Amino acid sequence: MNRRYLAYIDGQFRESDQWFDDLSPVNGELVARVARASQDQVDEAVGAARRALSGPWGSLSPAQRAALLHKLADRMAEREAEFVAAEIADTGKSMPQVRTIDIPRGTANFRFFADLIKNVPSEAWHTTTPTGQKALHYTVDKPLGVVAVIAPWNLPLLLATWKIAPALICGNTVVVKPSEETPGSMALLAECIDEVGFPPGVFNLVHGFGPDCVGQWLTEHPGVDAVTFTGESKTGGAIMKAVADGVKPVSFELGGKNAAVVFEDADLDKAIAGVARAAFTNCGQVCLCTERVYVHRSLYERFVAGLAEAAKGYVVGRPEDTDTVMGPLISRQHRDKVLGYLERARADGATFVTGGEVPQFGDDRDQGAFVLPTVITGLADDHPVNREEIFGPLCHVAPFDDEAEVIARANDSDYGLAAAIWTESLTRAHRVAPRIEAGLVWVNTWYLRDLNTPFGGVKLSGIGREGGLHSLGFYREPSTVCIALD
Ligand code: NAD
Ligand code: 6OD
Repeated sequence: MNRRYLAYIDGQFRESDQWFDDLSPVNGELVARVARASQDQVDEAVGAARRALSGPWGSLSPAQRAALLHKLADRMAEREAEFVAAEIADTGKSMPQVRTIDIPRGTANFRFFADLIKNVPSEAWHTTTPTGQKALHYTVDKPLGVVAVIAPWNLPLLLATWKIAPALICGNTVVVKPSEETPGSMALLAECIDEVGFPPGVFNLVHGFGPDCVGQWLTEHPGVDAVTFTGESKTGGAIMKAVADGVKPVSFELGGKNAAVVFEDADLDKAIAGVARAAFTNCGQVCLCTERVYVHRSLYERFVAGLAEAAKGYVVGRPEDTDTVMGPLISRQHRDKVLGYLERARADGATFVTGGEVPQFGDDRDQGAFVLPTVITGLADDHPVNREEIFGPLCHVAPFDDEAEVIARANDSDYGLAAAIWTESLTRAHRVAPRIEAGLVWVNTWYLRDLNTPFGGVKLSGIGREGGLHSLGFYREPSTVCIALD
């Protein structure tokens, strides 16, 4: 394949002196050559974004910006097959997942925020002071300015557009850096943006790596007004340091070490299927994936056996094969990290109920980054496998005896992104859910999303909330006007 992914700066596609390889995790083959942006190009992108703020973009009404976002979503829908192909080439995800989740959510993000902005009221107060002075106060919502959007590789289009769409609808301009592992769908998005006629400089795309490279140059850039980031917690820490002197706003969606709790009154079959989906979707590479499972002792043996059976049913293979349910991890490097945790678990006496190995295909996939879906038991709660985010197709299952104990164990984590509770008792669900230290608690389901709801984590899992009005709360700032009435 001879694709070339270029930067897009000030309405122009740009070459580079330095290129890096985008490799397929299915077989290690070259997917594309990617133009690594230079520091000068990052400067140009930020400069173009600054100029666009006060240019035509700044004078458009929210309704006009919304019309352009809808036009963009229409164009993305027309080019859907290309987005599917680009995302699959970069990630190796199964075709049904990319077709039904990743790409439709990319277009839905633009439509959702385009529609939301039309119905958001502004605030106003008529007041009288204790000394009788009357005044009218109202708020004017203003964009933050130039927003740096830094995105990860696990849901490349979905997660980048989850930030780009609200940033643009609020009148900001953006400089986007996708993950170096998954540049393809953002390169296509830049083409669509160009085709539908966004003013130059409103959307800029720069490819490259993070530390000492494009990511760091962007977050340290004095012309960037805010950073919205999804990725690892330790990268979030590095970005916080980079923006500290400028006291810039950040929105961080970071890592997770999410627990599932299966109570004695759970529907066992439903819980097994749900936990399997939560552990193995996207090869375990969703920040919301369940990696720790606590099961009431009365169900424990049956649950573990059932989950192992479900895991064995996850056919691992090529994205385009119709029976494939799970693809590879994102890269060989990430696979080594996941295998490192599995080796450690083995050395420390864990039981591997199923999986734990690299499948042997006897063809080019042996050059890929596959790992079998894995269920482990027998490790203590303080083992690194139970404390650190692994981001692979595995979960550890442990028994518990009572509700208070399991709430404490679920909460004993440095992370707090999401949790799932499996119970048929409404009372228990309402009692337990608020006591879980996480930004999102599902009951008898997993990854059921409504774009209006606040999304984000506590502890190492993030800062702030995005989603619906919460996104608008981050991407624009109210300024108060006070008019004396007498
Ligand atoms: P990562 O932190 O390694 O990289 C994310 C992005 O940051 C990439 O574009 C990378 O190039 C860039 N980057 C890296 N170092 C940087 C630096 N010093 N300065 C600026 N940019 C830098 O994360 P990843 O491996 O791409 O993604 C997986 C991680 O993302 C997991 O931890 C996962 O939990 C997390 N994640 C969280 C959410 C959420 O919503 N909470 C969603 C998806 C992924
Ligand atoms: O669905 C979403 O809006 C969202 N932010 C999902 C995050 C998934 C993490 O990998």
